[in-house]
Amino acid sequence: MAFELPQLPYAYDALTPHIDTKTMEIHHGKHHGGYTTKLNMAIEGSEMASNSIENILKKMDMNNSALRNNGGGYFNHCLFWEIMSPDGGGNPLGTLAEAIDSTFGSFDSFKETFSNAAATRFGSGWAWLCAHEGGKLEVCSSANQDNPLMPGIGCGGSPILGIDVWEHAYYLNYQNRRPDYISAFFNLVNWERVGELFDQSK
Ligand code: MN3
Repeated sequence: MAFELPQLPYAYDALTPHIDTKTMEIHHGKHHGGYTTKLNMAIEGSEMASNSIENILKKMDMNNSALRNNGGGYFNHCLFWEIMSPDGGGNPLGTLAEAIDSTFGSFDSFKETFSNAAATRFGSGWAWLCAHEGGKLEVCSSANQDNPLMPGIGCGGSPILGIDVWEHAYYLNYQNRRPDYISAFFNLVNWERVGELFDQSK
């Protein structure tokens, strides 16, 4: 069974002005499309081919760079599209809001921690909000297309929110102003979906 590039749950121009149309077209069609094709090439004929993407990441041989980069790239972007929405922004709700307050002190303090992790990730990578079993939350970042589900990344739990800080995610609109892109991202976060992922992770 081959993995498929998921359709975006909104139009390419739906996230403007925070993320521009051209960036979305290239990011989804070319970058995520490329990871999908190369992931399928990397698993073809192997026992990995019958696994879920989550299991592929959890069982990752970190020396297998084709599988690591493209399996991570496939999963990370699937999550990324899903946790944004043209109707996003605002504040987290329900049990997730309570967990954010109890872990970070306040939503503003969480935003600062998460934004700092995203801004200080050197080179290409991602910043994450992860939920551990029992509901404890953690912010971390990872390089390239690595993911907290992979072994030995230095943070764990299930990623429920992630921001792509590769230059391909923001350079056309923001050039070197990564902090502006990170701040705009919070206008797009689909907290309802992130809350569902949090509840499923417990
Ligand atoms: Mn990307």
